[in-house]
Amino acid sequence: MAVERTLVIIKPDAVKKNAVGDIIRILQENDLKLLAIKMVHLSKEQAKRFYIVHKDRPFYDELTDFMSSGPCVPMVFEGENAISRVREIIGATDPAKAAEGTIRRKYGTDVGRNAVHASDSPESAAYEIPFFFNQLEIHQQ
Ligand code: DGI
Repeated sequence: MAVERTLVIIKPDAVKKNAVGDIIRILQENDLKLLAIKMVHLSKEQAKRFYIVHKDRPFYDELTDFMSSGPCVPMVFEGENAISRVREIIGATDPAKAAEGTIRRKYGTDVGRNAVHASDSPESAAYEIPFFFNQLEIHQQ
């Protein structure tokens, strides 16, 4: 088992639903340590850069419009197998298909507005964490 870091974003829809506190609670209760957190309102260009891997997908424009529609809350969490464990805790991309008890099932609206993002691999975490945080903003716990 490896200790990993992963980037989680509470998306604009979940911020508007006042779900920030509950989502942090769920992750912390699953033995994940919060190392970094901020609230940011991405520009369309920043959202496009963050989701550059999806640039050829049909939903790229809709996704980046949504992610730049209001403030979001990026965070870094650390724990054993954090990347795959957080993906399980958030649930499937489509909230209607997400398992009972997952964050997307609880707070997601549809496949576009699905409440949270989480890194899906060590490679994506290595791109996504420094996208939002510099070394001084990530705290050892
Ligand atoms: O890693 P995930 O966030 O679970 O899913 P992904 O990497 O396949 O897609 C990234 C995000 O893009 C997803 O969280 C929401 C959005 N997305 C994915 N499929 C669709 C979509 N948005 C729209 N509007 N329509 C889609 O079919």
